[in-house]
Amino acid sequence: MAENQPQVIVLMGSTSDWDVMQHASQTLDRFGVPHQCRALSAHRTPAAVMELVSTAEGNGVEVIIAAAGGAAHLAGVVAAHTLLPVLGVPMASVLNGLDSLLSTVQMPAGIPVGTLAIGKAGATNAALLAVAILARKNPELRGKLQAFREEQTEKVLNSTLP
Ligand code: RP5
Repeated sequence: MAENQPQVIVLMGSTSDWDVMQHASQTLDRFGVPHQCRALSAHRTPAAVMELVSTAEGNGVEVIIAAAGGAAHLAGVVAAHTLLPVLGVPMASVLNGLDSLLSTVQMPAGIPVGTLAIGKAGATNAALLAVAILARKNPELRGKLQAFREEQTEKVLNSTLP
């Protein structure tokens, strides 16, 4: 594997999703996971989505994160074109993301999308779940994940109320 070959694709339906999805990218950066961020739409650029996703596995990608808002078909369309695990992140919308959540989570049996929470928590957790998947075969990454959890626990235990 080339040094910086992306192991994760962070795909989002629009550049307007970046404010939230940058948290997925930052989390992957924190663990040193090489990744590629792209804005492509299931509706506006369907051919480009298909091209990116159908070549991903052959290019060494192991997990795809797909975020979209509104009629959020992106993660489902991505999952239809790959055998890689697909993690869906619903974006907030005029309906507060409920439409995005349902569009992403309610996949028909046979084509799964592992759907995370709406917004920033989902973006962060999608990256952490991608790290956990990669860590199954990467002891160094597993160690970093364990250290992250321990650090998080310490932070909560040492926190004080105002
Ligand atoms: C979805 O439509 C995108 O994922 C975004 O959340 C939403 C709005 O997109 P823009 O109109 O801001 O490009 O496809």
